[in-house]
Amino acid sequence: MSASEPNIAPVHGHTRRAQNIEAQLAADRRARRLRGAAFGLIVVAVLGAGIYLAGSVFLGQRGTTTVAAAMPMRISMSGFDPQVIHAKPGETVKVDWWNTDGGMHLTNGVHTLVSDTLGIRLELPAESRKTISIKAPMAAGDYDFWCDSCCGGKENSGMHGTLHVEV
Ligand SMILES: [Cu+2]
Repeated sequence: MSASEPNIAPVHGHTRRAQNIEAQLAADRRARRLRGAAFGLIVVAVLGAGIYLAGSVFLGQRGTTTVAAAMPMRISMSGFDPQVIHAKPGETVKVDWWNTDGGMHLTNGVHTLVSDTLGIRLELPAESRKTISIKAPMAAGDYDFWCDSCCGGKENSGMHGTLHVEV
């Protein structure tokens, strides 16, 4: 006992230090895992937001749409974009029509798509989108349409669009 006693304390002390170090390392690992998980969540959130925003920009500016077979067309104070819609004679063209302007800028809160020849008068509320149908006449030609609810309406050449009907 007397011979081994001096050795016990250091061994015991060493063991406890080792246990403390082990516990400290385990705590560090847990903390790292938590930080890793939190970082992972942030990365996922940021990536998700980025993809969402990129998707919005892509959907908006590039005009790709989830509405099947509908051609995207934007209406704003700058007019119709694109300005020309193509159709075959008699074809019913679906247009994914969207309005990027706020209501306070718009007469009655809407942009319109009007044509006496085509027999249409459609309204699109501020900051909204909907799919509309335009029936092309049987005769080939360029059919004028316009927005009559803003910027001088029909008198403003910038607020016109064309339905181009061609066989
Ligand atoms: Cu308008």
